[in-house]
Amino acid sequence: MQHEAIQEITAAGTLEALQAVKTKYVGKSGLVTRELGALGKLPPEERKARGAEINAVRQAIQAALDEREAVLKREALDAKLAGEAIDVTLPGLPLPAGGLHPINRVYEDLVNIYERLGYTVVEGPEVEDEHHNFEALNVPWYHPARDLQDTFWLEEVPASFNGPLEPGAAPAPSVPRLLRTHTSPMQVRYMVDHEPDLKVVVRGKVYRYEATDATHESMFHQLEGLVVGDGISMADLKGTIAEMARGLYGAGAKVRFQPSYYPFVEPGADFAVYWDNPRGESKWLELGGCGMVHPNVFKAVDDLREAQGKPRVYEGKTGFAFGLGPERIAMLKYKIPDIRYFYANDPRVIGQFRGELG
Ligand code: YSA
Repeated sequence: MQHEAIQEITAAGTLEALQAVKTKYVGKSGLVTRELGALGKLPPEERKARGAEINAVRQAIQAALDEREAVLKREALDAKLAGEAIDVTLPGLPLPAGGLHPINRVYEDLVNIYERLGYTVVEGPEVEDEHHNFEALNVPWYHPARDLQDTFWLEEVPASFNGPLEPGAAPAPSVPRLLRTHTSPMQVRYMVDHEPDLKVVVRGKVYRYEATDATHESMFHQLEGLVVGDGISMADLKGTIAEMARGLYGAGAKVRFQPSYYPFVEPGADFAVYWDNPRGESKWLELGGCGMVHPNVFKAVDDLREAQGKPRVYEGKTGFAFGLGPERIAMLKYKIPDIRYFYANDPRVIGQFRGELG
C-alpha cells in the first residue's frame, strides 16, 4: 500500500489531486486509517507489531504528502509571480497634475504687470481692526459699510492674533475685530511701516456680509495699488491703469474713468476697460475704484507713526490708490458665468484648469 500511495503522491500534479490522494489513504475513512481501526479485532499478541507496521506506513505516506505539497505550493507561487511580473518598460500610471486656480492665474498676470512697473507686492492680515479698516481711511462712523449688515464682526480675539507680540510688550487693550472688507487697510499698514517714496500692490482675500449672486460672493479677492511721492498726479494714475489694461487685454485696450466717491480718495473715480475682443464681445468692463489719496489718510498714518515713535513723513505728500476685484477679470477671461463656481470646489469647473500652469 505504501508503494502505491507514494506513486500516486508523486503523480499528483495539483494541490487538488494531492488532497484526493491524502483523503484516500490517511483521511477519516482512508485505507490506512481503516487498517488502524481494525487493530482492535486482532488477537492481542499480533496487535503491537501490526500497529507499529501500519504507523510506519502512515508516517511515510504523510511525509511524502508534506513534501509533495510543499513542491506544488512553490510551483503554484512561481507560476503566479511569473504571471504578475512587472514590465518595467511600460509607461507608469499618470498622476493627475494640479493647476493654478483661475484667480491665481489672474493674480499672476496682474502681479507680473506691476512688478514690471517696479511695484513691491505684499499681502496683509485678513483679521483687521476698525481703525485700519475704516477710521484711518477716513470712513466716518455713520458710513453704511460699517453697518452690522455689511461687515463680518468677530468675537474679540487675542491681541497676538495677527502675529507675535513684541517680546516683553504689554498686551494691547482688546479691540473689536472684523474680517477686512477691502485691501485698503494695507495702505495704512504699509505707510506706517515705510517712508515715501513708495509703490506697492496688495493682494489677498476680503469679506463682506452680503447676499451672494452670480457676480457677488461674501469672500472674494482684491488687488490694491498705492503710489506715494512728490508731485504725483491724476495723470500718473490714469497712465498706470491704462498700462494695466494693455497688459491684460492687449494694445487695443481703452480705459474709462467716471467720478465716484470713496472716503479715502479725493477726487475719486471708478475705472472700466474696453478691449477689442476678436469674438466681437467687446464692451466696457467695470474693474474697480481709484483716486488721489485723501489728506486725512496721510494724517491718520502720521498719527499712527507718531504713536510708534516714528517721524511724521506723509503730510504734504501726494499719491494715488486703486482697488479691483480679480474675479471679474477671471470670469470674462475664462467664460465662467457665476462667481460662486470659483469657490464651490466642483472638480468639473476647477478640473478644467488642471495641468496648465500659466
Ligand atoms: C477705491 C479707491 C482707492 O483709492 C483704493 C481702493 C478702492 C476700492 C475700494 N476699497 C473698494 O473695495 N471698492 S468696491 O467696494 O467697489 O470693490 C472693488 C471691486 O471689488 C469691485 O469693483 C468689484 O470688482 C469687487 N467686488 C466688490 N464686491 C464684491 C466684489 N467682487 C465679488 N463679490 C463681491 N461681493
